Formats: sequence, C-alpha cells, structure tokens
Amino acid sequence: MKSQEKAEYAGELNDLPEDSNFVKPYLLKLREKAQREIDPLHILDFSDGVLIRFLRARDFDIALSLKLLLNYQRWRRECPEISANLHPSSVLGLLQNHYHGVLAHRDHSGSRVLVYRIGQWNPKDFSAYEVFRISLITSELIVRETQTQRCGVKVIFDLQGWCFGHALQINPSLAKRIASVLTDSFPLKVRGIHLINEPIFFRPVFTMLRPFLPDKIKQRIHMHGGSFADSLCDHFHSTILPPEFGGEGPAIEEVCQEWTNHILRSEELLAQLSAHPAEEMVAPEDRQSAT
Ligand code: VIV
Repeated sequence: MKSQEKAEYAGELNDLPEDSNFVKPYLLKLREKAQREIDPLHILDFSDGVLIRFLRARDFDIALSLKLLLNYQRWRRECPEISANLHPSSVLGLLQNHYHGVLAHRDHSGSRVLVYRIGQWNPKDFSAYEVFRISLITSELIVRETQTQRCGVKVIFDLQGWCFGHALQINPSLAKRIASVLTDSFPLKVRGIHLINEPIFFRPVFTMLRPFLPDKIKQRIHMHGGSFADSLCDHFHSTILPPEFGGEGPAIEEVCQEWTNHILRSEELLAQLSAHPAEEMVAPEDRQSAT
C-alpha cells in the first residue's frame, strides 16, 4: 500500500469500534506479539479494551503499538514514585487547591482539553513527583474514553506564579520522564501544549527539556506569554474556555472542582490500577463483565 492509502486506511480503522471484524486481526496480532514479548507463560490476558488504546494511539501500526505498550509498562515499572500509588488521597491537597481540571467540552477536533495551574502548586508542600502523579491519574481515566483514544489531548499550562522553587524541582531525570511520557510511553496522542503567562525564568527549564523532545512534539508547543487571550482563541473556541483564559465557559475553579469530584468518584478504579501493576493490562471493567 502507498503511504497515502495506508494513512487513509488507518484513519478509517480508528473510527471503527473494537469489536469490528476489520479490527479483530489487529487485536489478535498485537496480543500474540505482546504475550510473546512480555509474558511467555500467558498468565496475563491482554483485553481488547486495553490493546485497542495502543493501536489507536499508533494508527494501527502493530510494531509501533507494541513498542508503545512495552515502553508504557517499563515507564510504570521504573517510576514507582509517580505511578505506584494512583490513589487520589496523596494529592488531595493539590486537587482541592484547584491545581488541575479537564474542560467539560472537547475542542472542535474532539480532543480533551486539560488545564494545569502552576500557581496553585506550592513546591514546599508537594514534590514534582506528586504533581506528575495528578497528570497520570487523569491520563489513566481519560484514556478509557473511545473519543479521547481517537482524538487525543491538548493541554493548557498556566505558568503564572512559576518561581525558583518550582524550577529547582525539575531536574534532568524528571525532564526525561516528562519527555518520555509526552513522546512514546503513554497511549494518548498529544495534539497540543499551550503555555500561558510563562515568566522569563521559565526559559532555563524549557531549555533543559527541549533536547529530549522530538520535533513532532516541539512543533506542537505554543508559548502565548502574558497577553494570551487572542492567540489562545486561535486554537480553542472561546465558548469552551473559562473566563480566566479569555473564554465564556464555566469559571476555572468550577472546572477544577468538577474534575476533582470525578477523580474522587473513580477512587476504586485507581486503587485497582495501583494494586495490580502487572495486571493493568486487564481493564477492570472487562474483568467484571467476564464474570
Ligand atoms: O504529564 O499526555 C515543567 C501529558 C502530560 C502528562 C502525562 C500524559 C500526557 C500531555 C505531564 C503533560 C504533563 C502523564 C500522559 C508531563 C506531567 C508534568 C508534571 C510536571 C511536574 C509539571 C511541571 C511544569 C512543567 C511545565 C511545562 C511542561 C510542558 C512543556 C510539557
């Protein structure tokens, strides 16, 4: 197949449900390869619901999907400080301080829109690892949504209040972890990263991060500065943005509160994901429906 045709075919596969007869051969192939690579004894059963995430994230390229799956497992294994405990209780203070939310509406392309407010993070109370954990919690929740698997995520970082104490927390090893999760260690398509209110002394941190990022991701990072209202609205309809970001949607605190409630309602699922690091390949809802 020519690459143009291949891309169009991948787009069509992306739109199909996971139980479609056109998708089945891909699931079988990825399952077979994953079992051979990860678990020769076939103890783990990779459910369709989990495998399809990796296929959609890599447009049904089996080799790339397998690599992503292996990277994801390795990332989770190698970063227990971030990923071993996804229970929200350890980061409740940050959540209650309205550090993070997910907009109620997707953008025009179907992407989920995530917001982070660095000024609400006091680096004396919470480490960068805990802050990172919040992103992982949200990612694990939204990656279960079919439309998010297809259309990916966009992120808005409000860097108002970024200070020396924050910068000190971002060491090269953490920068590598950030780059790896944005690039090839989590099954979400990162469609855009928007920084607003970034102060001059955010530059050194970005300079440290840049070399770890592939061009594809670098091109998707937009720095809007302090007068962001117009340029941000070039990317997002103002109807979905909160007024603090120049839009007409619900207030940012309300957005964060709503999402915090959603995270807390998902406590049980998050506890399961943390308790069975090796079993995360079996989506809990699949396990329940099998019984
Ligand atoms: O976690 O798809 C110095 C995205 C993000 C994720 C994860 C997934 C994902 C887009 C990040 C973005 C945020 C897990 C799956 C990388 C966590 C970052 C945590 C750190 C401690 C925040 C500090 C502030 C950064 C600000 C700039 C970073 C951008 C240039 C990426």
